Amino acid sequence: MNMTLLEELYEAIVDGDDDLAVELTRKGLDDGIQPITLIDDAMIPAMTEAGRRFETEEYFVPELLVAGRAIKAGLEILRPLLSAGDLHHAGRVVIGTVQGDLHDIGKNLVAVMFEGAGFDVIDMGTDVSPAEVVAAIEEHNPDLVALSALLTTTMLSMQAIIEAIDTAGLRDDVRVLVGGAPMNEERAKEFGADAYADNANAAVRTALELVAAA
Ligand code: B12
Repeated sequence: MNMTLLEELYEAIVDGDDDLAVELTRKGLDDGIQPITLIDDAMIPAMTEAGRRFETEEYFVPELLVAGRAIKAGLEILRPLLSAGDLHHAGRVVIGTVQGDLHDIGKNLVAVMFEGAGFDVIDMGTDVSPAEVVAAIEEHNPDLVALSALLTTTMLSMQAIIEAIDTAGLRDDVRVLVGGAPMNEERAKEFGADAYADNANAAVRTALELVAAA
């Protein structure tokens, strides 16, 4: 069968072959494929498929982790290109996965897309406590705080973080954007966030709107 490069890259990530994912990402760029096309048409669908297989128990944690490692390896190749494209400064964002939560594939994707849109990104990592977020705002003075949660239990940490920002007297200084599988518009509002976005593209669009409106 004659597969296109995007299909091959998709397969490499689903199979968790990080060396091949890197090779195909480089080859795709050499062939003139846009970084965003590699992300939208191969990487995200591949991770979605790996997630689906996990849910249907075709995949277990090790397969999922190697798929995550493969997408990360490919994204690392694209990161400097996405950032180099836009020299304008869209604003500064601190981003992290909330306390108790170790899922970072979606958060990393959103962070890379922010960089691509010209944001200055400070990544706090995973399992971020309210105190760490408050400290990051004090240190970096961002326009935007972006929070990710993938568990119905940990999404409550979002609310705790937003309350801590408020208690520290910083709530009027930053816009708060939230996302992750268990989140939706309604919960975002209930937790006191300014906005919700359900994917990395929408995250960038919404972030730009929030910063422009501020
Ligand atoms: C990969 C994965 C893991 C990996 C994580 C590896 C890593 N480094 O991230 C591992 C194996 C470690 C893992 C562990 C666990 N997991 Co898990 N995991 C997943 C899985 C299959 C895929 C998540 C993923 O990466 N998706 C791909 C990315 C690209 O999508 P995404 O994260 O949704 O992000 C997109 C959007 O949500 C949005 N977004 C994300 N963040 C943000 C932030 C902002 C600001 C914005 C605007 C948007 C945004 O944009 C992203 C790109 O479009 C999901 C199931 C699923 N299909 O979602 C379960 C899932 C999230 N896990 C689940 C569970 C239960 C667990 C464990 C508790 C399992 C266990 N019993 O040990 C542990 C918890 C560990 C912990 N404390 O965090 C459940 C959660 C159930 C629930 N509703 O609470 C799920 C839904 C699976 C299931 N159906 O049971 N998991």
